[in-house]
Amino acid sequence: MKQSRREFLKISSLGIGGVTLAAPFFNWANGAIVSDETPGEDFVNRTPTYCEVCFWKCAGWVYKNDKGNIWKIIGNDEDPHCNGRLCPRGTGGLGMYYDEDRLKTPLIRKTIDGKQQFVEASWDEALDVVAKNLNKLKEKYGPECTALFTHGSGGKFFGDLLKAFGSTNITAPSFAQCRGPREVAFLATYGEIIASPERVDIRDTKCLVLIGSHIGENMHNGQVQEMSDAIDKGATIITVDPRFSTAASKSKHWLPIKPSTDIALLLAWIHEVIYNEWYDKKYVDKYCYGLDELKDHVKNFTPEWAYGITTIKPHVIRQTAKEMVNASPAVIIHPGRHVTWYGDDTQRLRAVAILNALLGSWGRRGGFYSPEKKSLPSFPHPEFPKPKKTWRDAHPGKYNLAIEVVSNGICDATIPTPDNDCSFKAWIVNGTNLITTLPDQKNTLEAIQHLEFMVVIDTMPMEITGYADVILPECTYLERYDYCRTDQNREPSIALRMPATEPKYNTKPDWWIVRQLAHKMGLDKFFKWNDIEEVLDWQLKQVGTSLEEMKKIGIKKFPREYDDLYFVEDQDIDFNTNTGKIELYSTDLEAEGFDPMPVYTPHPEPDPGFYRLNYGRHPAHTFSRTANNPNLTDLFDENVLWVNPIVAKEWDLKKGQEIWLENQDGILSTFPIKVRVTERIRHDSVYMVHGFGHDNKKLTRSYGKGASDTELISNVLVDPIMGGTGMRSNFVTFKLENPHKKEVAS
Ligand SMILES: Nc1nc2c(c(=O)[nH]1)N[C@H]1C(S)=C(S)[C@@H](COP(=O)(O)OP(=O)(O)OC[C@H]3O[C@@H](n4cnc5c(=O)[nH]c(N)nc54)[C@H](O)[C@@H]3O)O[C@H]1N2
Ligand SMILES: Nc1nc2c(c(=O)[nH]1)N[C@H]1C(S)=C(S)[C@@H](COP(=O)(O)OP(=O)(O)OC[C@H]3O[C@@H](n4cnc5c(=O)[nH]c(N)nc54)[C@H](O)[C@@H]3O)O[C@H]1N2
Ligand code: SF4
Ligand SMILES: [Mo]
Repeated sequence: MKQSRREFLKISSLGIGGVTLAAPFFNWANGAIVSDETPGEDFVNRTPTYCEVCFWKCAGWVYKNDKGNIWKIIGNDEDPHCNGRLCPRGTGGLGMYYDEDRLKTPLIRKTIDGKQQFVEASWDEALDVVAKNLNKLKEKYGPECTALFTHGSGGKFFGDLLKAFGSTNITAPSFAQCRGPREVAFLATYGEIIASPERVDIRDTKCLVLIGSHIGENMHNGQVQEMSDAIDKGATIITVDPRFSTAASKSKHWLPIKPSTDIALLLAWIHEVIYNEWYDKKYVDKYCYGLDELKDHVKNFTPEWAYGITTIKPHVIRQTAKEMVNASPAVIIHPGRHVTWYGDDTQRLRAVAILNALLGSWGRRGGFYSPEKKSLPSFPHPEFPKPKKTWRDAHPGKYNLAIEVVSNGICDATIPTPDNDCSFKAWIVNGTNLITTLPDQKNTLEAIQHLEFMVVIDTMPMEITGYADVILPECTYLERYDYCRTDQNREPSIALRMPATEPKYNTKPDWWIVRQLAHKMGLDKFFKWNDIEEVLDWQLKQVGTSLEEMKKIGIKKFPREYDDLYFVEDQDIDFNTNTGKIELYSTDLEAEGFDPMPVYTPHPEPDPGFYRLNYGRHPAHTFSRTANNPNLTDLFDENVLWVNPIVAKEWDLKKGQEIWLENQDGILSTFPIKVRVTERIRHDSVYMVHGFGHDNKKLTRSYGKGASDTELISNVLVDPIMGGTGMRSNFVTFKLENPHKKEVAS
């Protein structure tokens, strides 16, 4: 490979060593990970935390044994996000702390004897390099040419730093690669977003419709618990998924839809509900805008029409529509979460929002409740400078309805083009493995090559770190304070995360890193505190508690400010939309030149010999971040390729056989993947769990285990409404022999 300016470095740094502690041995038993060590009679202490393995942020207690070692994490009974129970990933969060492959000390990219390598550095040295480079680029191009990519709690500190620096280009993949279309669609319809945890009242629902939302594999805790309770109470589950998911196996109706045709099914359901006059008339008359237009729009979208597109039989479409109506208003057509599929995702989610409105489920028990949160005020600081430009200037007239910064928009705007005078020069990447997170890796890597500086803050030697100029090792969530969790729920609550132990190796928390950087960058006036405890205590005292109290209880619930979990009968409501109503016909979309009501458009299908690449979650893993976790690899350590028996027969594929994949653009999987022959996937698709196929050898447990879906996702369908990246229009074929062998020989 040609040596580029930013050669990928495998962190086989000079003299990297440090103390290597072996992880304790764990078993999987009775649904919990248990250590072979028994705790002493008296625990040294238990300290509160909230989980960082995913964004449900369950609150828990970290116990140490009498030797002072972290022993186990259990859920906090008071927490409405988890009700005292953590999922397997949360219990296995210990592995993040014990993983001996962790980043251990700051590293700086240097060229020594003509060869690029990472060299160990002190914090002072590494932070000097970061501060000097960022300030130099600010001088040369303006502060707005620095962007922050972040996912996870510590990003808030870096966000403050960037704002103080003069840039608001702060982005998370959880918008444009995840839930963005859903938020924009619900905002256009109801004037409110869904947010996290989702405001779905699964606890009391009578009918839950999951459209590609694979709860059960998607382990977002409270939701899984409520769904399981709802099933016990006899709720009807309807799952629309081309794959026989865990949720499908618990469903009364499984609709194995042809991939990419969901809008047609939704329009047919809307047709049935309107033309049979099954909709909630009182609710629609009082609250909705545009029924006549919608009625006219869906006139021809009969179940027979949808059958030809979706392969779902007309009587099944009718029967399932009736099931929803019978449960109405205690029915949820779930808005999903990772909804960036085919580029028309905002419109699909609009159809979901509209169907819910017709059934009167928004604001009703068993449908969607109105969440509340307890906000904490920011620690006092002078006003942040106002940036002269933002990422939007690089995309004139586009994505006006995006309510957050579009990550791929920043990535694209980093590659200079003649008509863009706002290209990005520096990235701060905190807690997001962009190489596996953003689709179209070639584009991501090209953008990185154009950067003048990149600093990566991570806990593990993930792929993104190999491209950094400076790597800053953050300690894990078990070793640090963060801002408190204040996310919404039925009842507002605040949860504290505090260190259970000192940071291992030479690692530091984000708050400390940011505070040091602020000093070195001349931004002290925005950070008038020296220690995070000072900030947290001040914030907590503003809402009538304190750090001292929170250390003891971990989570504090507050009474709701308004008694409005659900709408009251005949309540007058002014929705936050242009018309003040729930917009079946969207005036916002119309004003932006988009279809005001959802339209079905056909999507390309695989050529003969190719299969649609479908991907999803494994219950014991989170994206790429846990693939190396010593506890979770015990449960599942490599992804496999789900192949329908008909396809397996055609190709003569056997269970466990290793094959390579090639996509429609000729991109080959780096590693082979084992075949799983199963009826649970349609014959036009194959399926794999996202987050495997790591190619950094420093990840000793996960290197080369399974294949990466991301490297095969080169065709990206960008949603014109909000910039999200549709990733499910990629097709793969099989290579039975190692296609990389030839390259080695030549
Ligand atoms: N191909 C494909 N792409 C996808 C998806 C998919 O299913 N398939 N899913 C999309 C979705 S829904 C989402 S939300 C995004 C998720 O995208 P990401 O959040 O980027 O996902 P991860 O791959 O888990 O990367 C997280 C990174 O954070 C690091 N990390 C973990 N804990 C800490 C910490 O405490 N501090 C710091 N500083 N770093 C930490 C991990 O080591 C890892 O490098 O990906 C999106 N991209
Ligand atoms: N264990 C675990 N749980 C997680 C996460 C994790 O990493 N690990 N991540 C969390 C995050 S950030 C997110 S965003 C969510 C993601 O999880 P979800 O939002 O629940 O699901 P998706 O990833 O969108 O969809 C995956 C499902 O969609 C199906 N599917 C594929 N194509 C189509 C289609 O054309 N139509 C229909 N109807 N279905 C289709 C797939 O077969 C699969 O079952 O999970 C969350 N929960
Ligand atoms: S759902 Fe699991 S991984 Fe996510 S925050 Fe809760 S315990 Fe942690
Ligand atoms: Mo996500």
